[in-house]
Amino acid sequence: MFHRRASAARPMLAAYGRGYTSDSSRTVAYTKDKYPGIERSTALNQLSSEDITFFKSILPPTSVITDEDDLSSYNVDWMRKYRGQSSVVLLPKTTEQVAKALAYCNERRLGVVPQGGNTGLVGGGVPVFDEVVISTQHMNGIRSFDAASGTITCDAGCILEVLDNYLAERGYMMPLDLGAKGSCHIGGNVATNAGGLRLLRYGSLHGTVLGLETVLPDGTVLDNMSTLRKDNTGYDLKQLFIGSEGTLGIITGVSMLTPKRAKSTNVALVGLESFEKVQETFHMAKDMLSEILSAFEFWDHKAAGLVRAHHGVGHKDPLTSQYPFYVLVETQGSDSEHDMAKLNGFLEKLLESSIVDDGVVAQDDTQIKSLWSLRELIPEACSKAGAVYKYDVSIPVPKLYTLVEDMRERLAAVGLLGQQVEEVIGYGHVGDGNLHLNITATSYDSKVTQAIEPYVYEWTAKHAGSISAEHGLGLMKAEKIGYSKSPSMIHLMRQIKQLIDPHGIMNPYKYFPSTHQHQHQ
Ligand code: FAD
Ligand code: 2HG
Ligand code: ZN
Repeated sequence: MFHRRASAARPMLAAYGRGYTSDSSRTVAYTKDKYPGIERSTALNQLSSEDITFFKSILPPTSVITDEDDLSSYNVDWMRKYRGQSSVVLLPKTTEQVAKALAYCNERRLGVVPQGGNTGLVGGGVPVFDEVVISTQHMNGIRSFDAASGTITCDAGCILEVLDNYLAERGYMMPLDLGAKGSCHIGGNVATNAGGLRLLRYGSLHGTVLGLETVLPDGTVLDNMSTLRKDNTGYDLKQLFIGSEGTLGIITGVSMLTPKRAKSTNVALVGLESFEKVQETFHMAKDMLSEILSAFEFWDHKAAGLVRAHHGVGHKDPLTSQYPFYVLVETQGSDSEHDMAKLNGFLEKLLESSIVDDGVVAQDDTQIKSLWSLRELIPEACSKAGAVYKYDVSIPVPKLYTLVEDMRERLAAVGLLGQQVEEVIGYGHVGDGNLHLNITATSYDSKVTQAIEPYVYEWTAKHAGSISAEHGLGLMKAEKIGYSKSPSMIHLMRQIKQLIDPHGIMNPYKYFPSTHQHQHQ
């Protein structure tokens, strides 16, 4: 039965701080040691003391970090899986400073890693060797907001949640939302073409980004901070940088179209017996909630169990019993009575059709946040194991959960499940056909990796999926792009990279396959 939530503990949304994970004491091995086949590019020079002197001449002293302790959070990623050896981090404040720094690195052939909030999940935002990290942390100004059109222009280092709070005061909202919103930068979001929790309603950044200001490796500032919705004059160059993961230049400014903030938001959580029922619920949601449907997220009982275990009593299952699957449905609209009536009609139909047995509807904002936290805390809960292998795939919805089941079977068959492998977890954005397969293990180990890969990529390719739905390629999948893109497409991508970054200084070792294969854990 459906019930109103009687009590709801305030959600404990974790502060995804710089480099923060649940266990920051865990030592992280250097990426170069984990990837024994990876070699430092001989085309790139080592940093010298003259380079530091130059950086100090164009940036305030506090914007050139060289202290070893201060460097560590820029060298290690959010998962504590990748660790680089950069000995300098630059924190420019202006586009001009970025341009000067990049032009210098290009001239000197110094590798550069652009970094935003360092919440990326594929090892793309941290160095591999001694690349110079250029962080957008100090580039956090809102440049303009037009209340008539909802267009915002801002520096690339603005934190997503800060932008959303700014817009909330003006009746608007950011069109994207993700669990890392408290740390990730809008520039990082654009660079990864982040999807998030409401893509199904508000679309991808390829549609909502109106303009970008980007600094090319040679220091050229590509000023395309358009606020126009329609602009068919020439190639739409900004699209190249959306999802380019720092391989073509540094995004310094973003112009976006933002939607009106919904006057009414409703959230329901339902428990289901099978993934078939998750799909039936999705079809019914599209049918009955259509224009007000704003999110449709699912997770399995393993994910729910981890959140319960790691986040304590405040995250007890709000349903009367536990289920194999959970679905969170959110509606956003302009008329709360109308929206609630629609949601109730949908939930009643689910009950009548015996698709779900149990569910709750949030009664206020606190309960909405509490229900959302059950979903948003899954990545962090998974990260509390010794190691987590994360795969982010697009697959046709009917096959979405089959990958999780097949992987469980495979890891059990080779004797790893219940031993080095703790759990195989499935969750994600059903509305976008995007599965997050997380495999928790006691440690990163080549035996585990070899049991998972390349099987996971072959499986995805066989089912006409994409090996990177929303997190990008980074270092993790640089060698794997061929599972989802044809040789001719990869060739053209390489030509574009060569044209814009002829010396290969931008985010080296990432995104593209190296000329020789390397195995990683
Ligand atoms: P970083 O991690 O700093 O960098 C990511 C990549 O972008 C790197 O390759 C980096 O070099 C490049 N980059 C960063 N800034 C710039 C710039 N200004 N110019 C050029 N290149 C740049 N992703 C999703 O798509 N959907 C989700 O729902 C989602 N949820 C998440 C939840 C959690 C808890 C976490 C930890 C991560 C999640 N992510 C999600 C992954 C991550 O991609 C996003 O958090 C975000 O888009 C990364 O932004 P960032 O500023 O942290 O970028
Ligand atoms: C999410 O949807 C993120 O929560 C993170 O994309 C997924 O950690 C993951 O695998
Ligand atoms: Zn996601």
